[in-house]
Amino acid sequence: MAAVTSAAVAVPSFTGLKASGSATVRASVKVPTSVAPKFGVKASLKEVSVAVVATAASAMLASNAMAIEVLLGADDGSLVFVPSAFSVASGEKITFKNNAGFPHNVVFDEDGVPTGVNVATISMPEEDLLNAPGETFTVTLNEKGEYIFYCSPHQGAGMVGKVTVN
Ligand SMILES: [Cu+2]
Repeated sequence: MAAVTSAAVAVPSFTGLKASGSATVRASVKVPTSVAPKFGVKASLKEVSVAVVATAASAMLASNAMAIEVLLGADDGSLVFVPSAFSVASGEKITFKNNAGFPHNVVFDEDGVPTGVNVATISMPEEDLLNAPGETFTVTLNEKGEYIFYCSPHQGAGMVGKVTVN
């Protein structure tokens, strides 16, 4: 009885996620059709719950809960932050990720941060650069207000951004 109940709960959420989640697609491929029915059901339910957890976690990240990702360089190679203006909650994690046109870095403007914030504690050193694709720099800002930041190699080309901490 217990197994039937959990299957009844798990299967609808699997079906619902299938349309959007690539993780679920991979999970269903992994279960060979030749496996004995009983085992196959067990295995796929196990994989489903893993996929549901993974999807829930990435959905939380995507919907901003406690993290935001900013790309360094646009897909077309433009020297910009994507997005270049955004808001976060105090203490929210901001991850800058090398995307295109690197090397890049992330330096906060000492004249463009809330009073009392020491930019050295939140910036990459000017001479440090993210050289490889996918490299990241993560920072959390606690003081509320507006912060201007830039990429030192591309500041002159307009690679400047603004984050508002609420
Ligand atoms: Cu740059």
